[in-house]
Amino acid sequence: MPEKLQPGKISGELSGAGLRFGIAVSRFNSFITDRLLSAAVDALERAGALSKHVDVVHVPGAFELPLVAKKLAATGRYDALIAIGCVLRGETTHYDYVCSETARGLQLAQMDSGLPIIFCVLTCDTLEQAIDRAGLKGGNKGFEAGLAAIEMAQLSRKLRAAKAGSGATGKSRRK
Ligand code: INI
Repeated sequence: MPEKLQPGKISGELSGAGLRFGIAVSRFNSFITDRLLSAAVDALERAGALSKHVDVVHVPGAFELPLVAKKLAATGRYDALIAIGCVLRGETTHYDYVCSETARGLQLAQMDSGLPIIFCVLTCDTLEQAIDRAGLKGGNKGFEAGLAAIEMAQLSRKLRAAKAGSGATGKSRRK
């Protein structure tokens, strides 16, 4: 009988202890973004992150999030970043440009820097949809973003350790 395959698992624990986080948050639609921010901070706090290890930077609108995320990543100070914004569809195509460039810019910053950047930008047709996702029917996307930041920070640490040769699964390929 062939041995049952037991793949090594690499996962990020939900412990924020000792981790540093940067949060960039847009002032545009602050009625929503303030609530997303509070929930993100709550998630980090519950997972054991310390106030002195969490920095919050405000930007005018979602479009400004990528540049600030890139600059925060370049400091080398953080284990993960969270970008918080809320874009609401208006009567013109402005919404489409802000959404696509914000998403593209944040992904670029993440891939260029190698630092996890959590996308917590609501892109909604109506204010009601945004309210639902900032603490009402749809839960709070800020809390989810906080948890995702912790998981990705822990996972990144493990993968760095694996790259350095110490192994991330406890199984070493080197004898
Ligand atoms: N910025 C937002 O974060 N949300 C919006 O809904 C929004 N709308 O609809 O215009 C918005 N625009 C501002 C934009 O992000 C920039 O701050 C601005 O264009 C200056 O660069």
